[in-house]
Amino acid sequence: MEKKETLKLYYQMVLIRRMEETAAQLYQQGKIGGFLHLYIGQEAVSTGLISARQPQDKVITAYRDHGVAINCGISIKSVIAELLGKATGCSQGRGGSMHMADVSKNFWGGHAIVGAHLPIATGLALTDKYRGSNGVTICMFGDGATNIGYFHEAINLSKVWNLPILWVCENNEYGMGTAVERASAVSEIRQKAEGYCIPNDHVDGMDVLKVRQIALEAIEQVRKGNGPFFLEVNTYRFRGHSMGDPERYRKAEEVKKWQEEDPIGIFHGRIIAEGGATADELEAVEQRAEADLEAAVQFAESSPEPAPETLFDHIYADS
Ligand SMILES: Cc1ncc(C[n+]2csc(CCOP(=O)(O)OP(=O)(O)O)c2C)c(N)n1
Ligand SMILES: [Mg+2]
Repeated sequence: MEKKETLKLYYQMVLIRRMEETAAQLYQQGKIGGFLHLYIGQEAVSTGLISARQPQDKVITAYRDHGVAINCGISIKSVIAELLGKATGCSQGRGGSMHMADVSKNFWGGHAIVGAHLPIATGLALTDKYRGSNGVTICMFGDGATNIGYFHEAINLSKVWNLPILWVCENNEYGMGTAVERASAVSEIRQKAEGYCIPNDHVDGMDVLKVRQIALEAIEQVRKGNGPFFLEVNTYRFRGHSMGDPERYRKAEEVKKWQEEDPIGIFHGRIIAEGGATADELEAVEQRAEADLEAAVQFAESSPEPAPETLFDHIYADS
């Protein structure tokens, strides 16, 4: 991979990590309303995955969406502004943490209802097939979503209609406080794709380059017209399900063990070992991410709230 691309992936992952840490602080200061689900620990998943897409490929995900938004090219300024409910946010302050979106970047959201965006993804892929475009839909969801009826309806139809869609399950071992093996009949989630004859694979989600590589191959297969593909990405969230989670369902040692597999640390080590960049160069990237984040927080804090008279805008399409 080109050095420029390596440094870009590193920047994205560091920016997401710092953004999420800052979001936690802003939440504790009462500046963010509603729920807040952090992506800390899972950065390599969407960073590797989305680095493999082409601009015409659509991305859709659940509520753990801030990092996905960044990786889709939404600016850090409009992500932080959206978290603060400001008019300059990517959803104009109406979506908040769980409903970031920007269709011009082919990011179709942030969805709060578990599993509900999967049939929407099937519809997006059907649109591409119907129009004869060569776009692929990348639909990300959690392990918990695969126990919901929508999941089965959506992936079944994607196979029946041979749609251009990459299903990506981020298996982070838990759905809220429930471990996968307590809620799912199979703990290797990709087995569920087998039931629908959908080709599938799995990958270590703590290694951004492995995720990118497998995603490049899977997207190519899907783009060729081979129908849906299912990818299980094994990962872990280092923080609670959302802010205020007392985390009684898992042991501190388990979290610590996974933190030793920190995706940013692994990538840092690999870049240095393979001579991709020097430690000083990586530090400069970290400083740039921190400066960009600081500027974004200032921008968001000084941005206006949505004007009251716009309250009913964007509810119905203008005829
Ligand atoms: C239909 C529905 N049922 C329940 C909830 C409450 N809920 C929010 S997140 C969540 C767990 C989902 O876990 P998973 O899909 O693994 O995603 P993760 O949070 O691990 O990223 C639940 C049950 C919901 N939002 N929607
Ligand atoms: Mg989960």
